[in-house]
Amino acid sequence: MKNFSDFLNMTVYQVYLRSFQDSNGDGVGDLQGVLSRLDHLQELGVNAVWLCPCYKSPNHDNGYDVADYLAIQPEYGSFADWEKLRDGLKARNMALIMDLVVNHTSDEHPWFLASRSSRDNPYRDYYIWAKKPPNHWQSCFGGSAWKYDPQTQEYYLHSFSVHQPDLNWENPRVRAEIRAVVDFWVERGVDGFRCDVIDFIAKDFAENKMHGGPFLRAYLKELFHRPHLKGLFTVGESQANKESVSLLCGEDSQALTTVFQFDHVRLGQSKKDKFKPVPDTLDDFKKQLVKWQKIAKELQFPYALFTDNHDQAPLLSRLGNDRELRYECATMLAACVYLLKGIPFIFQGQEYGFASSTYTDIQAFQDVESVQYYEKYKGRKTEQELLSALNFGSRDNPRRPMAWTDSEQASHGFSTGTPWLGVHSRAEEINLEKDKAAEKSVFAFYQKLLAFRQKTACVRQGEFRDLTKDRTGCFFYERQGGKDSVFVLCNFEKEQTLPLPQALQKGYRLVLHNYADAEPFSERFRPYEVKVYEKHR
Ligand code: ISL
Ligand code: CA
Repeated sequence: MKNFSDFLNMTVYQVYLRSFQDSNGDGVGDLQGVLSRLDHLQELGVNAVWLCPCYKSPNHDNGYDVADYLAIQPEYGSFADWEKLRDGLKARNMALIMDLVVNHTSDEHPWFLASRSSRDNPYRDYYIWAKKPPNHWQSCFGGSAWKYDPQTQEYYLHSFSVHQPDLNWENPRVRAEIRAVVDFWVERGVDGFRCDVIDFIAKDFAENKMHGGPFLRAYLKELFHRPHLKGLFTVGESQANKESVSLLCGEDSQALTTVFQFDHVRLGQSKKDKFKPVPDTLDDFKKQLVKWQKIAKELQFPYALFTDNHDQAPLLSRLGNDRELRYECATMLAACVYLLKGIPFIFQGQEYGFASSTYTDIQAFQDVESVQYYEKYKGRKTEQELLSALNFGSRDNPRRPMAWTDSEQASHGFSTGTPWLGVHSRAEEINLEKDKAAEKSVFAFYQKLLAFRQKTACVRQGEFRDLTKDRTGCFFYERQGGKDSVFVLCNFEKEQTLPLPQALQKGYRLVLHNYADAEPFSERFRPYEVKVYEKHR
């Protein structure tokens, strides 16, 4: 994988290691577990894996608090296990993308232990210390971002939990350390990095901004723009808008290959309180998709196509229908998003229509963000209100263990022991085995979709054209490259009659649909019906 157009041939599967597959019965997903499931990924049709953090960590934020960047967390396996997984991926021609979490470390990282030990320790400036908090920055998980440390009687900055002190990127020694981390993994065969909260590494104290400071691009170029890293894939998690992304991606900047931006992912949840639903629609979603197709074209970078990850409740449950029309909605959303121009990222479970779960006991939730939310509102909201808030917005939602099998045994195939996080409340109804056996199989649809993408050059490389005009309740678009063209016609929840694009009648055939009795040229669209057409050759 080397440049823009090569990257557009990638299809990435995100593995949330802890919840993917346990191999030794301790209830925690692990590297051997992933290795044992590579056939599944191949069958699905992806060619790259993003592995969530597998580094040594005290797990206050499930591995996003790293205590040693060069060591594997023992509960996930050994270094040899990691090498086996790498080799297993290579043998299948799949790229390996590691998570790079370098805005902060764990408070148990040796750098931080040294840094906090005294004000004149050589590691002091690896982190951000202040005599008094210089601003009112809030941690992303709630509460002040400054924590008083009695040992040296100063405050340190933590943009996330108190166990995740922010590294001081203004210090050239810190930047050199991180370059060494990147090199260590690249030497061992890693093909790319997903860069956690990357815009936070550059603070802007003068403008009072916690992220997106003026040195962001310089830091990233210094890190990734080195001759031996040519062809490395990098996707940065970023609060990007058009202006900020132009500094990071595209022909002019080339600091990162691409970014995960969140304009479309935040829909359905209140901006002020992510645990509160708001009535956004799929039309709002479409608007964001179209906007970013244009931005990516203008700036010339391969856009990251995703709806779900380990931090968000499934989009299917937030903006779609995860009950009686779950199959129709999950497949329509997949075709709608993954046939756009860009790099598909599929989060584990999406391929069998994984949805949000519902619990009646607060004990069912573990995530640091949810726990802090609960603590904060305990006296102020009723237990019932808090439960429904967590059921809706908790990051535990996407992190429920994969349900591989249709039998409750071994926690639906995830683990012979007790899973670290309770199985999905709907695992009996929604699991891979059952889905595969069903006439309406989300997995079978994903397979067809990804195979179609893989063999159709204009879907990977061609241009995007929005055909929806000002109609609502649907998204029609065309992908076009050379003489080839593909039409993607998505209807949202309401049944309606929609005029077909004129060109369709002449020489196109239906190649993908989610209603068994789909009529190729009918203008009647049923709930969440999707039809994809390809030009005859
Ligand atoms: O999950 C969120 C809030 O609900 C997001 O704002 C999230 O904190 C943000 O996207 C950053 O996420 C990344 O960094 C965090 C880690 O907890 C997340 O799992 C990771 O994806 C801190 O490292
Ligand atoms: Ca295990």
